[in-house]
Amino acid sequence: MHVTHVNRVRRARFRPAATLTGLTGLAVTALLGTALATAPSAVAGPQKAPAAATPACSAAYQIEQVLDGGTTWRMCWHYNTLSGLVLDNVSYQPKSEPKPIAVLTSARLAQVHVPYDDGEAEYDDITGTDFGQALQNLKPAECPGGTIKTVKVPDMGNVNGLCTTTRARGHAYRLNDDASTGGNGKLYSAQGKDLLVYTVNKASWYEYITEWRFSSDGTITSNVGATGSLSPYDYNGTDGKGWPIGKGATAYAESHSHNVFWRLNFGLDGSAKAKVEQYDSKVTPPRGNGSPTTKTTRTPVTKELAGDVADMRWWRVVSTAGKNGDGHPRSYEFVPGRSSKYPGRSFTKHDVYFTEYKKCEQYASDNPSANCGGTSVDKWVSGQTLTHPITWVNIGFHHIARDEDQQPMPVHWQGFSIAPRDVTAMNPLTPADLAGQNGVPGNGS
Ligand SMILES: [Cu+2]
Repeated sequence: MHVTHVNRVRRARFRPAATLTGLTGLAVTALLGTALATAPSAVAGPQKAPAAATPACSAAYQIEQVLDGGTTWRMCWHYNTLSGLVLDNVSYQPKSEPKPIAVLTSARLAQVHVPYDDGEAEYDDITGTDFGQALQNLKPAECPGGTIKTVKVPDMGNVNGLCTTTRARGHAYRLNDDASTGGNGKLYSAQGKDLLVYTVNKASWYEYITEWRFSSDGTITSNVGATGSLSPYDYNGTDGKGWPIGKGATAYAESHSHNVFWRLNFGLDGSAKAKVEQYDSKVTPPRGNGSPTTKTTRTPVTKELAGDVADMRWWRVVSTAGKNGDGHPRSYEFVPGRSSKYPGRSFTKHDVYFTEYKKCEQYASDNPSANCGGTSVDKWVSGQTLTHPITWVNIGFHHIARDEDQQPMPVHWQGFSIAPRDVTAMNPLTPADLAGQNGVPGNGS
């Protein structure tokens, strides 16, 4: 049972169209090679990270899962009436690490913005519907092989709404270590597993699956899956902004976008202080009979930034508190999924935002706190120096309905990953007899 859904209120919103991009004025500095050449320091072996140790939550709010290769993920969770599932104090401990490595202090959805193509409706599904209140009970079959936790939803009572389980993801690696690699003829092959943590929330006719995946190789992925039903009140898209989904040309589902935002508060190696870097690579076509060359530049993102995905561009958040066993600072790299960026609002115009932490800045749009210098994330990119960066990820999907969308609507996923970069000195799943090949792979001798 869930609450009766209030029909979505059609409302006009007025927002100034100004937008800022923090990249302006940033100096593009070091070459990639130069940057990395400074890495080895006096630190021998893994730096002693502040103890991530005991999670700051009671047993009912702890999630701990050992995966293939001995990787352990640990976290706490809690429930927020607006954005639903929140993960706290997420740490990663591959088998080779003596202690858990703190990764995220908190992670959750920060908005699902749904503008209709005809301009007549625009929703903030997280802050403007009963998304958080309408957490769904899950049947055991919806959480195969896992555990369904009870969630106390304010004003709603207990909901069997949080599934934690594991799922195979196929090959973690494969190496036929034969003569071609100077090897011993052995086949090294492993199948990987992910820890999955998910909830389902209703927002009017839609149901959103909020899914987090924690892989044995250190990768974290979040996806939002939209399913449920198309809104029957929107079968009026005969203005050229819809798609016929019934017999002939009568019922036209109005096209719309789902712009999903996440808020990530990193706590790499137990510290809120982190650096952000942007990398861009530029390919120069061949001259004469030569080959193309590629030059990669690193741009320290020292001030708040509204960033745009581009070919051969990526960002990473770098630890200031810990290095791996090779003396390289630990970091996590963004791997955005496919996105149809929606340019209709100032806050949807950019793919990623890095803002300096401020308590009142909680939702990417329609932020409820009044004294926050604007109600959307783009307004918070105001030139402040980043010491404790908050990362906002925007992944959009333009939904032009199709006959197959009824009924129920097949799940459509949109999301991103963060992948470890230099968190461990080698592949965290390296088998013992290849552990001697760090920087010195077999050479056939
Ligand atoms: Cu849709």
